[in-house]
Amino acid sequence: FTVSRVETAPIDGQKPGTSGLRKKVKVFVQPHYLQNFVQSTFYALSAEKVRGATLVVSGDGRYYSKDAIQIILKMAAANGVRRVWVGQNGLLSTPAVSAVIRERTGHDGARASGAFILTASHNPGGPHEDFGIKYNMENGGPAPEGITDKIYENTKTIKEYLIAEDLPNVDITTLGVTSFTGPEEPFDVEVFDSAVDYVKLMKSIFDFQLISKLLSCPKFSFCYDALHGVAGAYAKRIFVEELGANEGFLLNCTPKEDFGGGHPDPNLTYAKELVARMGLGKSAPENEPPEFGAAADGDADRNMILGKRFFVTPSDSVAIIAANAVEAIPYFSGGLKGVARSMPTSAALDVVAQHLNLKFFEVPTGWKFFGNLMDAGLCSVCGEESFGTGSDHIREKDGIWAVLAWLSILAYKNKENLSGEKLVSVEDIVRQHWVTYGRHYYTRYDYENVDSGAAKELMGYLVQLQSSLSEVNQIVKGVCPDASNVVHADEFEYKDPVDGSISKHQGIRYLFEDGSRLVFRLSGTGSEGATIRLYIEQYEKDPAKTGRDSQEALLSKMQEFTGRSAPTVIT
Ligand code: VG1
Ligand code: CO
Repeated sequence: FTVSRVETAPIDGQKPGTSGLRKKVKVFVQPHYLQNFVQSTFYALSAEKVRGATLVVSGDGRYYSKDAIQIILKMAAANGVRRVWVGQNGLLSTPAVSAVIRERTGHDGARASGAFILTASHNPGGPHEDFGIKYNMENGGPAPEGITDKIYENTKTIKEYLIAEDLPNVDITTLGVTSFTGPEEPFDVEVFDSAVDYVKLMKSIFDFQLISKLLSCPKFSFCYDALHGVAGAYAKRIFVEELGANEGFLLNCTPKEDFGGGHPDPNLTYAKELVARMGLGKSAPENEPPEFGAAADGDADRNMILGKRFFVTPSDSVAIIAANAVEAIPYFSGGLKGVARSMPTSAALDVVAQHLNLKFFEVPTGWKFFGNLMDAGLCSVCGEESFGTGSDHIREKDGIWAVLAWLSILAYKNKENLSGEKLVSVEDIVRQHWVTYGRHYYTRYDYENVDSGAAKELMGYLVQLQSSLSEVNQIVKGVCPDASNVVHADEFEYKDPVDGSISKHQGIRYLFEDGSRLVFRLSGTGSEGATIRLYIEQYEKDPAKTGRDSQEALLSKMQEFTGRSAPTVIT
């Protein structure tokens, strides 16, 4: 192949958000759009991470991935990358990419130093929907802000990019290595099995024998909904082939470019089929619901955990996994190094950390902040309220891992009980947890596609309001006279305890005297307009009490600024 230098000009709006650059497909297909971003990424990396390096390129298989992969291969070759590993058919879940960077050694001894992950995660896919790209580093985690800021700066000054236009398209459907000769170094593309490395890692973490005993127990039933995302490829390999689950347990497990036209977002709103089967829908299900249900998002880093007619909030899920990890999961048998959650996630995990005397960290939204803690050996288990749970086995949240963690806890609690009358259920485990640790009531309201200007004004107003707690309390009492007092308000700022870097403007918090919390944040993953997220939390040691009206007050301000009286999604 030969290397061409193509003249280009900066394109607005290429700032990576919470998790990469996400835009409508029609934006990505504009001339030079993807190319500018990829070249800006190469320029943001140190030279040895590009020249002679091994990179991974793959994603959740959404529409435009196949074209994007061929473009990135041509640009990688032109930029002196030595080899690129591509998951078969361009498929790799986000957690599998992280595992591949950390665990895989190529046939020639090569190790990957980074990856382009092609996904817009839980956003819909298809010609009229979203595409996305993000870069992960040699630790397997998302590029830190230092790098994403550089990428963005580069997109604002870019003048040319390098591409091997005459490099033939590579067949990514067939396993094997294709080698090319270039003006300097050769360039190899290796298409490899998307699941092998990930499956191997899971088997080293969990007791597969114990889990398969549970799965083969006639009283146990399970339903896994991949929402037509990439998780389906892994679910078949792990739940069916490795653990012997019935294939009928799998729902929507064939990856599709448009996710079957749905939102590949595992929550009570979008995972409708699963929710109905589990007995949580509006009408009673046809059959007795399974004991256990779970779903994943498009790129399989998110998870939703359900019991029979029972929803486990993600904030509870991570707390329960942390509380049971040492007994139920072999990987953690030596103890937990520490635990961490994102700021808007409920404090259920904090209570577990206190009880078990574990190191605890509160970080801004987005998985990249957990990575430093894990690299420094400070954190074993972490999670976010947004259906993200994971551990230091990789540097991304991990949807299938979370399901295996729950299956492990269920298998452990039922170890002596598989032939008993009734299994210990998901609901039993959660209720027992509340009895021990108290309960954090929690809701998230999302106001999607709000006018960006109005959203900024609302956030500005809330920042300014912080300086006067008496004004805040006046508003609160005006709507809800019995509400507890707001005793603290701030804009969350994080100083990374490992590298000392500071992240500002990470959400506005109102802390009430009774431990309740209201948090406002602007989403960083949308592709159009603005999304305001409102996180509402109330702690109750006494499970009989549910009073939660103190939030209503600030909700009224939402309507005043955005004209929205109700959120678009409630989780
Ligand atoms: C959302 C979630 C956040 C998560 C991020 C990426 O971000 O709130 O917790 O880390 O998505 O998840 P935001 O900025 O829109 O609130 V994924 O599965 O979309 O990579
Ligand atoms: Co995702």
